[in-house]
Amino acid sequence: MPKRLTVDQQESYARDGFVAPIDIFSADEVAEIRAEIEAAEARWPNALDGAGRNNGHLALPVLDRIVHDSRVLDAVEDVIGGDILAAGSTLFIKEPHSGGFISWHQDARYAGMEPHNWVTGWVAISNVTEENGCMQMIPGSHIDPLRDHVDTFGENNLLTRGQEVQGIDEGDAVAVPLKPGQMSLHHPRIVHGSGPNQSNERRIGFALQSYIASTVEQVLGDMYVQHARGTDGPQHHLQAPRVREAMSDEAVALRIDANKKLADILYAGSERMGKY
Ligand SMILES: O=C(O)CCC(=O)C(=O)O
Repeated sequence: MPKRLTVDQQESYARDGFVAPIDIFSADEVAEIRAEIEAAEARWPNALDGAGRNNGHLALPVLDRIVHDSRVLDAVEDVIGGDILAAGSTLFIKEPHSGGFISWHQDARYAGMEPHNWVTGWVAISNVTEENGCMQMIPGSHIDPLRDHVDTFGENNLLTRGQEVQGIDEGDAVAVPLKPGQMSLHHPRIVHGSGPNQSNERRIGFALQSYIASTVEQVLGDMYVQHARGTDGPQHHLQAPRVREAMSDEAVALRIDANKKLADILYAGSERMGKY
């Protein structure tokens, strides 16, 4: 018996490489989460944009609570099993009428986490629609081996290198709109991307990027994880404590180190660095 997904949802994840929508937070809960995130943006400008979009859960209790929420972990357990480590997070915010987009890509191409028994949760903090740039998935693309990517470093591309799988038929894409508080789960090899925000509202997504089974190794560098559920027998990774006080000196220092290690992984073999 799955814990949070239905059997149909588990089957559609296996078949398509993603599943959505999954109800997680109530309207009241997500309104509170959004207010806390926006208060943090106002209080610590730049802490959550640019490279500061990464690993906010190490420094902000509101994001830590999402990463460790038992409803989120139940859904994750339904696809990767019960020994779960949280290996990172990214806030993907698209401001109203902004050009930022995400090119077609596969997460596993640059993440260095092997084997691919891991999953990304993506929680909608705002309403997320086709107009404001929801994710688009190519169903079934996770079945094939990893594809070649071209590093474009495109000006408005929100990915580190602007990496892109070329030749995708957009007619095959399925949009993944979400209501605030809902989550999607996607497979490390699924080809996905998203368009710009053409609406008057902010599009705020929190990518739980990613949850790994405790047996998964990092082959491109070192990374911090947090124990989330079950046991971590192999202990392959650096252990990060959970944050106690927002933006404490200790938490900020840890996040700087985690983000440096993440950049070393994401830019491994690249000729240049991007904005993130
Ligand atoms: O936020 C987006 O539009 C895309 C995020 C993404 O590529 C991911 O979470 O893997």
